[in-house]
Amino acid sequence: MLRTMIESHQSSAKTQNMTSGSTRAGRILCILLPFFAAQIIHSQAAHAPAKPAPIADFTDIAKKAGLTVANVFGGKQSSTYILESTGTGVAIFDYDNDGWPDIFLVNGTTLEGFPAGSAPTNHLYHNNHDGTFTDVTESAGLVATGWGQGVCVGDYDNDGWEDLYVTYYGKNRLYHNRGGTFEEVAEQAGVAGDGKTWGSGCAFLDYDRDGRLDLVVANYADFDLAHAPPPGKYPTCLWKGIAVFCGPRGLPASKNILYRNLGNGRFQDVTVPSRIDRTMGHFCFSVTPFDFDNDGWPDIFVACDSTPNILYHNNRDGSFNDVGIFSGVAYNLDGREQAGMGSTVADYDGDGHLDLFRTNFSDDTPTLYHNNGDGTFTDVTYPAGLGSRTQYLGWGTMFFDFDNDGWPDLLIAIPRFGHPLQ
Ligand SMILES: [Ca+2]
Ligand SMILES: [Ca+2]
Ligand SMILES: [Ca+2]
Ligand SMILES: [Ca+2]
Repeated sequence: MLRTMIESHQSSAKTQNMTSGSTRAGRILCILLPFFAAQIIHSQAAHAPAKPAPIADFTDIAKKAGLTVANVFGGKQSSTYILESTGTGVAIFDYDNDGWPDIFLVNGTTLEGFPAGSAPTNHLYHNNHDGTFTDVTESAGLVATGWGQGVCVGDYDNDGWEDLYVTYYGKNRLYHNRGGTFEEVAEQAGVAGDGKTWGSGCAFLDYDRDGRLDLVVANYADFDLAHAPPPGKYPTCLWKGIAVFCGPRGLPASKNILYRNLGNGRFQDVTVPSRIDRTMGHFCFSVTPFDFDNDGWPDIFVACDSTPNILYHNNRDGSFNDVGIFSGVAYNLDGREQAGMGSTVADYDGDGHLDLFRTNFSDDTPTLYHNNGDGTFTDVTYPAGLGSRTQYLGWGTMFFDFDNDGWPDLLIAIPRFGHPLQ
């Protein structure tokens, strides 16, 4: 993949040189135009105008690379309940320490379920170093079914092997990497949750700087499938006048969770003493730790759906305060809450302060928050040129420099959503 990007960049650089050369040639032709006008017109007629060089040239090679498993998540054509609407995450990491990134895909299920032994599972793909991958889910010990959601990677026991945490509608799972195979240890580690929460985003971070990775888990909503209202039952279950699944508005909000790593393979739930639960009521999705005020202590941004976003400022004493509203990232420029989904950070303008980008629902823009360097952010979505595409629902997102020019670009994943009108 990296090689492809480099080749693309080299190709792009060549094209730029050619364009530059053509421009010089154009100037010379202008000077000579009175003498050679007839020849030029003849040449234009004979050759169609050259297409502009592509900014990037990406090709979908998933099938060729062996990444063919179907992602299952609720109904194919429509969603009866909001549970079917979120989809699943992916982690790209080197599980076997061979220096080549591998791929872990979270998978879901359906309301109807599957016969025993045939339910979809998560998948781990080993990188074969030749552009292809091999499904090693079973031998790696990662066969698991259920309403999988997010995934995060971190070496929580500092043994040099990256471990996996997977969130679920239901109990979450912690996979300890034992040198290329995994053991599920969420219960004994104390991070499985109570099984009633709807885990969404998660992240490993060392919030207390003791050298051990701690774990923050976002929860979406307090949702009980057994008592969920049918589509259209309440005014909050209408979208553009059409009956759709209910939520998240109208559902009880859920609290996020912070686990402190105790260093003996166990974690302590410090949600209450850390004040992670001192928020106003949110439907949370992606978790992005970053040190927004450059004080050396990691803070945590959480993108929230249909509610203000959260920015947990690290107080350096084990506690956090939600400064989302004060800092300017809770709402957009109009002071309006958006339907936050994915989030990513980078110093896109190179001023030494990490900036924040978030995707939202359709009929809305994504949002770019510029870090002002004084603890506040400014919504610069429109001046940055990011406000024109409002027809798409934005989901996963990442800053990455696809053309290797040193400036972070933005990628947004657009889902095929289960609303009747989409
Ligand atoms: Ca590898
Ligand atoms: Ca480990
Ligand atoms: Ca720690
Ligand atoms: Ca900080």
